[in-house]
Amino acid sequence: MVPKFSATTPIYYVTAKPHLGHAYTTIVTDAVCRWHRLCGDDVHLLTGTDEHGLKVQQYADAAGKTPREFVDEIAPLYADAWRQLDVKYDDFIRTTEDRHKRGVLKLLQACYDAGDIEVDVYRGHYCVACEAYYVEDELVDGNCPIHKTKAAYVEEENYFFRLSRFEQRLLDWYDKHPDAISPNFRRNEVIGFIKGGLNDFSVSRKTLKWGIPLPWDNQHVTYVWFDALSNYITAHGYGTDDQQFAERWPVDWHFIGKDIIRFHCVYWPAMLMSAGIEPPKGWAVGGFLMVGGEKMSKTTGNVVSPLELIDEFGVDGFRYYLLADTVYGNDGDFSYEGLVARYNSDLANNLGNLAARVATVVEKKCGGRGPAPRPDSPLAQVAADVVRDADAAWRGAQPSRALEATWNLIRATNAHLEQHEPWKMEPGTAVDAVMGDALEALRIVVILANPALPTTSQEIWRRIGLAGRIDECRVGVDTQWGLYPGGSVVEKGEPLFPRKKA
Ligand code: ME8
Repeated sequence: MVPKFSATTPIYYVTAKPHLGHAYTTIVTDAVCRWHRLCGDDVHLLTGTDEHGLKVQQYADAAGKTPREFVDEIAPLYADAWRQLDVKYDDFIRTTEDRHKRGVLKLLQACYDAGDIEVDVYRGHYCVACEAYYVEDELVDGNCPIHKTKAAYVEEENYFFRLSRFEQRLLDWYDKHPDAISPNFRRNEVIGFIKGGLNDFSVSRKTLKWGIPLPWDNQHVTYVWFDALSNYITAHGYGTDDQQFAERWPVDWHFIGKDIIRFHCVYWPAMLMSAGIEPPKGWAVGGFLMVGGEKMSKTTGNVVSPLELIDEFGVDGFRYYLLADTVYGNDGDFSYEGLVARYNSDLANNLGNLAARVATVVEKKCGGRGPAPRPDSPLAQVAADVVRDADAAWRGAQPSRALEATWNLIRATNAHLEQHEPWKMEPGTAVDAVMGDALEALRIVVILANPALPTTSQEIWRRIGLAGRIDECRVGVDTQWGLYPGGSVVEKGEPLFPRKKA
């Protein structure tokens, strides 16, 4: 049986156009999925948009539009951005779709029937930007701790999800699934939070119109987070296609930012447990990309548009920077200077230079045809180690480490060329041996780099005379040393990563 691999991104609020922070999480998810496809897995990547709630309603009001008109305008910008950034998603769910609503109603009813949803009065604070409730001592000078804006006092009848009943069940589940949250320090944070005692949370609002009415009380609409989290199962057929749901759930990874960890790692598994559904297999939690020391967000105004950067650095240059520059899980610092520096060092100097050098020497010293590699090349062991390390890193949702390993093979190959200086040799077997090994290493490099650089890796593949598509290669089979066929025509071409001025 073909192994299955499935991952999700958060579904993004349609109140802001896609920015670098959204692009970051989505590209990491895409690259990890691309690696699994290269391994031959049956892969599914789900993304989408979060379209209900007070925040969206307020933005629509401010724009003088109905919520429906407003969301219909913004949602396609996300799908377009992901297409432009070469994100290969399998499904894009919008929470305003009928299939989603049907699943949400089913989940609500299941939790209600289990006795875990009850009516009560909510008295406390609400931050619309987070769409989250805060108790008094979580506020900082009366403001939301994340947005630093006033959190409104709210007192209204709500239905509550009895989260407090799930403390022990959640702790037991995490005990049995010690690797479910990556990185590990985030797991400790979640466990600590649960042990600190869980409060019930509202699952409905009475004063809001823009949402899904509760199936048993249409005076209330569903709280936007209950609605949004459900997307991960409604997209997989919950409430509409039982067979599909049985085949696709639970997913392997929810990729999320650290800002939404409580919703995902505490509320969500409890909601699922209440309804008798298995929690997801794992959560890969990313840090924030900061700009000038601040989290990028519409509220702080330091928003960087991904689509402007791809004009300058190419889609692959931009993807590579995001994947390689920040260890997934830690915070990263975005800066234009950092982007130029990494582009120049890793892409223009290392990979670009290797591809150009190889083509030039093959043209001058090997009659334009690439020689075959030696089975006992010293680079063969380096390549085997790199394939192993890259595989482990991609599977562990660590793109920067996977690319670091891959670039070790590039560096070793450049060093191999510098050591032998084939450009100073006369044509013959010695040059052929050096260049065959370099071509073979480059062939393996571009397979390994393909999840980050889908277009340029394919172009290098073509230029070194190889047929077919990298995304049809298989890790473990095509990454074996010695498969570069001697005699292929090697083409130089224009520089793939022209150097940028610092
Ligand atoms: O929270 N750095 O949507 P959202 C890194 N709709 N990642 C960032 C980032 C930054 N500066 N800014 C945003 C929501 N992100 C809800 C989610 S899911 C059922 C509902 C990424 O549009 C990060 O992954 O505010 C974060 O978790 C997500 O965007 C939040 O996007």
